[in-house]
Amino acid sequence: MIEVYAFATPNSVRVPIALEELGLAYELKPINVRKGEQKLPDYLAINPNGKVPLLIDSDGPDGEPITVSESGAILVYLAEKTGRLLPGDGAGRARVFEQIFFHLTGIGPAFGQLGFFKRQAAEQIPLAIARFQTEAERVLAVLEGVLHERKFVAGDQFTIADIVHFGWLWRREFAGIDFERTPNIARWYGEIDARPAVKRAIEKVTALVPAT
Ligand SMILES: N[C@@H](CCC(=O)N[C@@H](CS)C(=O)NCC(=O)O)C(=O)O
Repeated sequence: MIEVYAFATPNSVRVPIALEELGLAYELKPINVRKGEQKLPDYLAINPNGKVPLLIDSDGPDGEPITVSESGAILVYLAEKTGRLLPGDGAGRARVFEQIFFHLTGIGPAFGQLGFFKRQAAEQIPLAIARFQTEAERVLAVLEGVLHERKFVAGDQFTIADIVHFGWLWRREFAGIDFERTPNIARWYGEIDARPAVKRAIEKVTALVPAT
């Protein structure tokens, strides 16, 4: 059995998307980050980093249970467990990891910080907003260039790198970002968003948010 601790967040959504794409059964366990449930002692005991997502696979390598945090690592774990969504050749893998690291060290932090300083910070700090706005637009333009050349972010095939990028682009409104000046990202996003597995995953994580 695979259990996924998650909420309707950019980093969480990647894991159910991958599981739906791979056709693996899983149980979603809500961790309401708006209420701070990710910092409660019971959760910190299984994920000391106090963030979602987290995956627990009772049938891990050598039949032993395994707990994996970090959405990028979880997607690589699932791809290697199934032998899917990650090319087998060195060059193909390098392209996938290049995009995953680019997202997780570039796009994700820029969007997250921009959204925080625009929408959540107690004080409006123009320098911080300008810095992360510029950086978010810059990395988005880099991805636009990639998708001008390629159908999917790492080449001709849909891979876990597409799922990693999708997370924050799905939640782009938080950062106040749109696709007005990035037609190739818009084309790619529309294709990913239309995949039945992606639709199922979004529906399931959205249902984790209690009605207010
Ligand atoms: N690098 C981590 C980031 C995880 C992360 O920042 N998750 C957010 C939700 S998208 C979270 O748990 N935020 C609550 C908090 O930081 O306290 C990953 O990719 O899994």
